[in-house]
Amino acid sequence: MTLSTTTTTTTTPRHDWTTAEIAALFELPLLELVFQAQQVHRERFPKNAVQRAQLLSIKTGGCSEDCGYCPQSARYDTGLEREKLMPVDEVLAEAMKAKANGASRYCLGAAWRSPKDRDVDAVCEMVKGIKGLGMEACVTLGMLTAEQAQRLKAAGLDYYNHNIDTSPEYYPEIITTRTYDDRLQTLQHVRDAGVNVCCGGIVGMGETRADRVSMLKTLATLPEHPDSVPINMLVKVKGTKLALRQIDEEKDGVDGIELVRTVAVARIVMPATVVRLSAGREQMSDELQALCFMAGANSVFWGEKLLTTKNNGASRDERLFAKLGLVAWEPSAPERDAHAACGHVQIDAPAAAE
Ligand code: SAM
Ligand code: DTB
Ligand code: SF4
Repeated sequence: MTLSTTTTTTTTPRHDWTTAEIAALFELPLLELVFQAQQVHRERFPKNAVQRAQLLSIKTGGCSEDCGYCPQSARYDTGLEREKLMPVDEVLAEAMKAKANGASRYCLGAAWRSPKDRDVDAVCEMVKGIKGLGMEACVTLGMLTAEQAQRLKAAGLDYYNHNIDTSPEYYPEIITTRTYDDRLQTLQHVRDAGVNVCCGGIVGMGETRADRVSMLKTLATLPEHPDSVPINMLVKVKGTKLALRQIDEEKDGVDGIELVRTVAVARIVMPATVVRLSAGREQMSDELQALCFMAGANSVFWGEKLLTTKNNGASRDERLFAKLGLVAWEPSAPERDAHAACGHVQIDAPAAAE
């Protein structure tokens, strides 16, 4: 990766976004919105470069929570087999494969409301092993105590994923077994422990545009913006509450264009944050994904599987990256810290794909 010190005007992250301002961004003509988002994107991030993170479900199914979208909730019959926590050596064997397949970040997901202390011990060993392989480590384990967050930090954890999923107003329609404030409290524990925060949401759950505005406002007015924001498109899994519910496609349906708008607004209101185009890519056309990258998405999940559902797979994604001229990006490299610190360094991605 080459760094040239072209000085550009850099948008300073703001934490005082109003609902009206964010709603007005959503209202912009699409091409204007995407153009503005791409301009903001290029101030801080390498162009044409997208991070590849790979997921592994280390503890699948049987979760006590009632998240309406989730195939792993024990409340819904989705045909998913429950599995115990995977042994550390098996997790590390999978991480090695992911690294060989080009992933730079390894993310472990567990179907827990909150982990027990002995679960955290095991995950700490996994984190140490992933770091030993030279990859970034991210985990998502549900709600954490302050002490659990500190132990994960001590093990070398880079990121903790904990999504707010939607607006505070719509949250009770989707999840009743915990509150929005529970979610925000874990995010605070993670921040206080010095672990980077990965926090985003899902579109297409029957929420209104006002809810999408409110979700992004919640994220963009946090004392510190999340370091990465996953934008998931709902994967409708048979048996879940949301797959059973008839979403009024005319009124509340989310098409690809609304997804692009959501990505673009996230990019503009959180200019230094990595925006990950997350679940749902398998159902998206190459053209829609290209528009999302144009709108500022610069990270994806790589590989055949998300946690329990299908992902694009390396072969489709290799073709997509080649077709769009995208290269793999490793944001943990020292140049990210450099550009984040000084705020006005123009970063160019390598000219040729790896
Ligand atoms: N149990 C932990 C928790 O809830 O934080 C970690 C795992 S949970 C599966 C991680 C995230 O995956 C959820 O917060 C949600 O945003 C996303 N997710 C789960 N099922 C999904 C689906 N069907 N479509 C899109 N995103 C989904
Ligand atoms: C996130 O925001 N999306 C990922 C990751 N964080 C953990 C999970 C997507 C899960 C999609 C449904 C499944 O595969 O079970
Ligand atoms: Fe459990 Fe997480 Fe799924 Fe909710 S999203 S049911 S907490 S695994």
